[in-house]
Amino acid sequence: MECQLAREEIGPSHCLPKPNEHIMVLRKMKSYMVSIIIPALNEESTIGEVIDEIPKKELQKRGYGVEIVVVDNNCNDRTVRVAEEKGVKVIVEPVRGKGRSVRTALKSVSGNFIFFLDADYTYPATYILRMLEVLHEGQDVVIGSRLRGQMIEGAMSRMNLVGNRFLSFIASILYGTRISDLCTGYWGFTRRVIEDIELDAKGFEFEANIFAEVAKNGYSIAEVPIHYRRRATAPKLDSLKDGFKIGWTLMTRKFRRK
Ligand SMILES: Nc1nc2c(ncn2[C@@H]2O[C@H](COP(=O)(O)OP(=O)(O)O)[C@@H](O)[C@H]2O)c(=O)[nH]1
Ligand SMILES: [Mg+2]
Repeated sequence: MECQLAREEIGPSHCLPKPNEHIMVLRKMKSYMVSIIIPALNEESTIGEVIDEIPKKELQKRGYGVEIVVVDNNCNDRTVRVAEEKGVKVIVEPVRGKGRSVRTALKSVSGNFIFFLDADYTYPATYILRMLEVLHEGQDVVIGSRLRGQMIEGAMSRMNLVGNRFLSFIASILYGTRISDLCTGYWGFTRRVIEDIELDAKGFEFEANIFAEVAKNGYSIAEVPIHYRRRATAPKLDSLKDGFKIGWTLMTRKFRRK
């Protein structure tokens, strides 16, 4: 599938892959469920667009049940109201932290395939279709890789770009499993993986926690190149502090006994 990058921004319907033969067969098996988790901390201006962009109808057409869950971490804006108006499930996690929030949601979702992506409308949700195909083709885990795809100018700061490349390199060397974008917020899994790995990260070191566990347990990780949009509001991630925590998580997980 060729996916052209629009000059300024990426439209939501640009990247819909065509159903392949494999998926046509799966259409007949109506029992698969896809769960999509969206951790959100005060994202009232974008949460609605993220939900709208999820290719729910196309997934249903292909025979999947779809469950969308927004995790509210005591947002003090209209995030929850917007999500409820869109008719999706909202789960409350009272204690702050992206990792903690996604972990809380993981306990309550019922999908055979489980995804999570950010609430800030930076990751086009349409890639879920292609990522799902990759899981069906036999991969255990799939990431949306911004570094193998195309980023809108200014979507990732220079510091985050260098830090992410460095951390991805360290992760690949330490665990002997290649990853091009360790810090991506766009992940998909089969249920088996989620039930098997041990996740306990609280904040933005969550992705490093996932990668370490997945790699240590010998699961395969595939990458789908994605487009990455600019964030319209201020990020919650602190590049230095969180970058250090991510590095620390990679090191400590490597040598921790099971
Ligand atoms: N529920 C919850 N979500 C969070 C928290 N911190 C960040 N997020 C969400 O996690 C996603 C990534 O945050 P962001 O600041 O964009 O980080 P970056 O994309 O890694 O630079 C966004 O959807 C945030 O709303 C938190 O403490 N709780
Ligand atoms: Mg973001």
